[in-house]
Amino acid sequence: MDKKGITWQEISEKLKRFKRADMTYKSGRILGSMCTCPHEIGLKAYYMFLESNLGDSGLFEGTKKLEKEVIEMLGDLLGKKDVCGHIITGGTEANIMAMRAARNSNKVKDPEIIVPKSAHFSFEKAADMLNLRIREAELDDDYRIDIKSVKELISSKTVAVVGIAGTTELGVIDPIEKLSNLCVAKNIYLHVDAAFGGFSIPFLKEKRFPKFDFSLEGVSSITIDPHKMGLAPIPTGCILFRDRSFLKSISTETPYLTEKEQSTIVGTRSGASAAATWALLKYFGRDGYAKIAEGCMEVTEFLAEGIEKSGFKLIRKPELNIVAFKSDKIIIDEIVSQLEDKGWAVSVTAYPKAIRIVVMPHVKMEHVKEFLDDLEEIHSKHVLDGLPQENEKNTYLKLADKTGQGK
Ligand code: 0PR
Repeated sequence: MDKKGITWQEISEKLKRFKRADMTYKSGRILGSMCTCPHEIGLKAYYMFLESNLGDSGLFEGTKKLEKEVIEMLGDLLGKKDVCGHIITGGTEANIMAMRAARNSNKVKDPEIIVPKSAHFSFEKAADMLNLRIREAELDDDYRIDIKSVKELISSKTVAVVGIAGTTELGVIDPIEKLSNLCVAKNIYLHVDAAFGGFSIPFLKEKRFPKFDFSLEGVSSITIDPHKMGLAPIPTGCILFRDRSFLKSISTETPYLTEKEQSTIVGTRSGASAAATWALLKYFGRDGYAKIAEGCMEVTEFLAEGIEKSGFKLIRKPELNIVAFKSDKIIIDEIVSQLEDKGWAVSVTAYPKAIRIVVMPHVKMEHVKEFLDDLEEIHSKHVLDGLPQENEKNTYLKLADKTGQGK
């Protein structure tokens, strides 16, 4: 740090240089992210509440009310208006809070959680922090959690079962109703990770989706992320609990603060995130979010069709706005590298190994058309080379292996 300060003009010049090295969502080139351009209404609300700290919410009664109303609105969206919860940093924190509530609500020796092989790595973090053993449930042929495998893994040590509504890699929705019935019968906590799908599944018109929310008796908590399909600025996540007792099970006394207890992991907590979410929920309403979700699905379907036409293979028909594909002819890393050379930032899934594109609202039809042209060019250039196909088994990253807590 220098002894003397500099002016804002000098600072902004320097900042711009850093900024130029960043990619932008607006360019349409970021194809592997679940975040997107934050909507301006959310940003306006965010700026208005920058100083408010929900970690000492007695000082910010207005922001506290905003958070309460957001929780009510999202609860209503997800099948139960009188839920409780908090606006937090994102899906990771939400999943950790849920696993902590599950563990604290059922004190057993050597607690275990059952998560599908498709679960986000945040459960790995949760397991490490909370001393939980992860039991990985198998997926069926359609990459959904296999109920039979869950049944086999349930034991007296099971404190939670996790289902995903919009998996990170493929956007698949697990059979939550079946998980719910099972968890009711066995009296086990069921957490639904709808970090990605929570802001689109309820809005998609065709009602083609099965139930996944609090309308199912067995669902104890849901993760839903406003900073993904909710278009809120980062960091904005949300955890919802069916019952106040779950929140109570993770509360700590905070004697000298304006509130006497706190259930969140972090102390000082952004009120701006709650204000932004409130503003966006009011601004868009159900119709506005439906339009966004449907718009993304339209682009997704166009992209998926184009990918097949260009000679690539879809891993499965997209259920939400994620497309994953591979080639019989070209090694995946080679395709990725060529796409990168052409300025596209895609991601690669672990299971099965594939190129993954998340069709967020910043990915427009014109970007997809350009992308498909590039993809076609890569295909025609390589089709005669007959490069060997990747061995899926080698690239299959096992969650439990990584934690060293496997079966
Ligand atoms: N649950 C699910 C189902 C998720 O997909 C994610 C994140 C989380 C929980 C964790 O959420 P936070 O990252 O908010 O804590 N999924 C994205 C992913 O891993 C996160 C992401 C977002 C990655 C933007 C890259 C990126 O550019 O793909």
